[in-house]
Amino acid sequence: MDDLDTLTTSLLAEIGRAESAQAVEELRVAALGKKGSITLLVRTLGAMDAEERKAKGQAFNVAKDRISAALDARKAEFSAREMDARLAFEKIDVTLPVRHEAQGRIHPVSQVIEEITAIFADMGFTVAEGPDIEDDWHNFTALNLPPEHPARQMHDTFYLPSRPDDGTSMLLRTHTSPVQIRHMMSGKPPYRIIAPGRTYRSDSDQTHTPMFHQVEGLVIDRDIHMGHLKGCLEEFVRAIFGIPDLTYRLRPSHFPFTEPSAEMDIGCTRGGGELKIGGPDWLEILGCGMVHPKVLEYAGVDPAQWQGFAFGLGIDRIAMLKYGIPDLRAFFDADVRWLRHYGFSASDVPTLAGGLVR
Ligand code: 2U9
Repeated sequence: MDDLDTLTTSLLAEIGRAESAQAVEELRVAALGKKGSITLLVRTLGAMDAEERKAKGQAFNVAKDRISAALDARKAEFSAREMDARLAFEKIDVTLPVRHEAQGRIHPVSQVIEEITAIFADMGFTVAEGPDIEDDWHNFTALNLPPEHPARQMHDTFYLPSRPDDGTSMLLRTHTSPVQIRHMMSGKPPYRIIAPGRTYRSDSDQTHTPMFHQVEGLVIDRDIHMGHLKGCLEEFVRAIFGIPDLTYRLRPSHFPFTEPSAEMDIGCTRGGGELKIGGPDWLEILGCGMVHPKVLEYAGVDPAQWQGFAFGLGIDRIAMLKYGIPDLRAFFDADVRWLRHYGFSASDVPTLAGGLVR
């Protein structure tokens, strides 16, 4: 008991002397962590007989609670101090006169969506939209991913409660492909559309956010072949990066919804941790292919009469590459200082003729 009292007294004194929230955390680990002084003392209970364990166990618990409460209180003091300092520093004087300058900025993702739309509009594409909340059929089955298909797992889907009326499995769309399915089901070919928008996958690290942006394109007509796909995407990558002779290559790939499938790489230069578009190295930029006949059938289009190509790419990544933005997660922090730096002026609406760097 003397050991416990001495240890408790000395820990409480140390907590009182801690100079920062981090020092408090270090003391918490030193006392209550896996190998902490109190934890080790509590472990000695195991070797005691029942009577002694009961008596000492209670005392140990009281000591643990006191130390824990003291740590919490000390930490709260630092949090309050930090908040006071921020409040003093970030104070806003609402009586100041209005600054006569353009305040709003266009988010880089919106800017890039506009640029991509302008490029494809010039090639006769229109924009199609659809819901963010989808059903399993439009997101997976109609894209040739039947219920047991292994590629379904690769999508890290956010599932929602099923529809109570018919038990339909609902989810946040993992790609914008269901937009094209809905578009085909509600009209008549030929089609020439792009579908930009938010997509969702349960994935979060330096290069993935749970919500991200994609643009997909779809061309369906009577005699569409890989040559059309190649010409269309060549025009796109050269326009979006403003490099008229940008090199590129198509590599064979696999997607369940296209056959044959390919990935497109563009020329780049790597060096000193920097990445520049254009040059002798290769950078993967998008996926594409001829729409799988089964997908056309699901969408009510006769594959004997119609065929076409589709492609998909990540918008956020294009924005990072084009405008040299290093951190993906900052895109969605809603920090106005970041937006002031990387955002675009509302009056500089991009068009093929004027807005794009050529
Ligand atoms: C329909 C038919 C086919 C769209 C395609 C890709 C290849 C692709 C990825 C690029 C980067 C998604 O954001 S990403 O991870 N996409 O590689 N997407 S073909 O194919 C379709 C779409 C709709 C009806």
